[in-house]
Amino acid sequence: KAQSPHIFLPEPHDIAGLIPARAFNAHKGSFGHLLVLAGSPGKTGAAALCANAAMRSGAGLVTLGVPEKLMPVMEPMVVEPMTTALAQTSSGGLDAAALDDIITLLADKAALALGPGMGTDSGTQELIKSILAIASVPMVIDADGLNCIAKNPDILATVKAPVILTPHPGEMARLTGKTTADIQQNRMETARNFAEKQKVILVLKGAQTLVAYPDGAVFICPTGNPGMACGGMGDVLTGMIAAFLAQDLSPESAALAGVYLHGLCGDLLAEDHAFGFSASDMVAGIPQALTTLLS
Ligand code: NPW
Ligand code: AMP
Ligand code: MG
Repeated sequence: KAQSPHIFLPEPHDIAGLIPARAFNAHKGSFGHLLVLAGSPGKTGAAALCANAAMRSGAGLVTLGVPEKLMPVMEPMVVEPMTTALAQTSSGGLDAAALDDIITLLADKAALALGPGMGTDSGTQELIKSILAIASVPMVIDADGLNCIAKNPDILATVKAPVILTPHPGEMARLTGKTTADIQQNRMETARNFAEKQKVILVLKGAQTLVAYPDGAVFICPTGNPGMACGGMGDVLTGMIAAFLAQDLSPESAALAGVYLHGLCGDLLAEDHAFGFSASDMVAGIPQALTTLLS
């Protein structure tokens, strides 16, 4: 529903129409293989939430690439996603030395999720810079992926693949050199200007998340609630959007469907518990939210 030129309020049937019906004889190869690069010491939960949310959102296969010494910790946290050990920095984040392995991993992947809990070591910054310059798969970049870009803002100009950025207002402040308060006072203008200038899809999170496109269109998400104001919720959203990319939705549709469904999932949980539900509860609730949306 158009509110004014270029501003839209999506209705449930708009979003349901973005998610393709599954063929009777579909198999896991039909729904894409997603690569998730995430996690560092103390932030393994972000990586697990992202990878698990992607599986629950219908990705056919998920591989989670993590710093090598975290493998014994990560493997029990993710059952369905596969894991792969990658070179790490001295403080335990993913390192630029992992690039060749990541290029090999990307060869058969449909999409990439980059950033949850990754840390911002200089080796990690270098790695992200190289991945953005080389990768050709559509990707969603969140959290420390965004914080690394904020430290090297020219990186975005080198990107060849379609990119969805998912900053919360604090990350958006770092990306733009403004304060969080500035961002919150001018959410619409900030999101639209950034998407237009950088030619990316920009998801500005928070109450009434905005999805802004390079052509100036902005969608206001009507789903979501303050029960979702707790750690890990954004990591779940990253996995959801990435799963839709892997399932071959266009980047425009994947961003919108992911944001809407994430908020709907939170709203269904809030029917029983106003708050106190967790990001892990969100992951478990994704199939119910999909069923509600599609029925
Ligand atoms: P302020 O204080 O108002 O200026 P950070 P993070 C702002 C990982 N995680 N409305 C607010 O700023 C992530 O993936 C790992 C307004 C707030 O203080 C990242 O890699 C977890 N302001 C890393 O940790 C679970 C808002 O931003 C500041 C806002 C750091 O991510 C947790 C916080 O942002 C986490 O997901 C809003 N709606 N939202 C795990 N279990 O492994 C945010 N702000 O400093 O970027 O910290 O978001 O926790
Ligand atoms: P992050 O800060 O990266 O963990 O992301 C938090 C997620 O929860 C984002 O998708 C936000 O839009 C969502 N969220 C947090 N607080 C609210 C709120 N008050 N209303 C709606 N959604 C929220
Ligand atoms: Mg986050």
